[in-house]
Amino acid sequence: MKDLYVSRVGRASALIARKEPVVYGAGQYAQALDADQLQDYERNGFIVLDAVFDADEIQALREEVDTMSADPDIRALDEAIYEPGSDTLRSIFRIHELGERLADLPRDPRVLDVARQILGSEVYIHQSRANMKPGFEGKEFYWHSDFETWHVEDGMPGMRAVSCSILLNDNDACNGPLMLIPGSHRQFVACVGETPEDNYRTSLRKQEVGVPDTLSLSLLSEQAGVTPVIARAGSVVFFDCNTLHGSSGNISPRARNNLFMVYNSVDNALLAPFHGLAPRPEHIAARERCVTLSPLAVHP
Ligand code: 6CS
Ligand code: FE
Repeated sequence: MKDLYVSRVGRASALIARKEPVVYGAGQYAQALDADQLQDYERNGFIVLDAVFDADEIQALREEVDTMSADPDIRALDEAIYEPGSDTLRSIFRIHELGERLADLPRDPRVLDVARQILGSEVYIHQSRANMKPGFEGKEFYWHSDFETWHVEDGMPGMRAVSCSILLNDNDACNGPLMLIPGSHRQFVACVGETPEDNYRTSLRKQEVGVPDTLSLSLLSEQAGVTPVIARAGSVVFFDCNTLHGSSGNISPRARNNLFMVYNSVDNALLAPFHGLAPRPEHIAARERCVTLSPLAVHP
């Protein structure tokens, strides 16, 4: 397959215009977002939906994540990622399969139907994780496009995946909220530098390869600046796989736990990673377990 988005091949950085639509099939595949919301998403590359999950549901999700974070068996897995140089938990991957009470979450129609509508197809989970960002110790996630990594390191063919982030705490100006660059999803930032072998062993702790250069970041944020997601627990952010985002460290006393599920179109299943890299493990990029998700009859 021709590589439409060549990156990390040693040459200088470049901006490559996006080839794919943002919203597939004009948003007719499923009914979830209304026309204004779809337009917002199309223009910005993300949308924030307030109060999708109620306080009891969020409490239950937070308890499940807390239980998992304290479970020594889970903490010993490769799915558990720690902050650089510390035993502070940074992320737990494959959380929808590890957490008993999270098994149905990907099929909750309040989120699944938004993904099916945007991607214009049936979908499966490419990756899920909880980013813990604990108070005082949660470190930053530098600016990046998820798609740049998923394309180069996972062989994701095109831009037909969407991240769904469920806020388990209030995200405010102080506890390291997700920040997104509106409109950046329309340009692919080809990054410099070669990908080291088993890059994920360091990139999930602190990403240093496949990060955009500062000139590209400045250019892409000139138009519409940077939007921090300041929203209450229970809100949900959907952002396109190629929307540039990042978040600062959390030195506030309050955690910023966010749960992420990445929906990929069944028509965008992973190929072999580009440039001959070895495939990343299944818990980071699903290849074997790509179950097409059917919406639960009623949300749990
Ligand atoms: O490499 C990945 O798949 C992960 N890295 C980042 C910084 N965001 C997406 C994903 O969790
Ligand atoms: Fe990311």
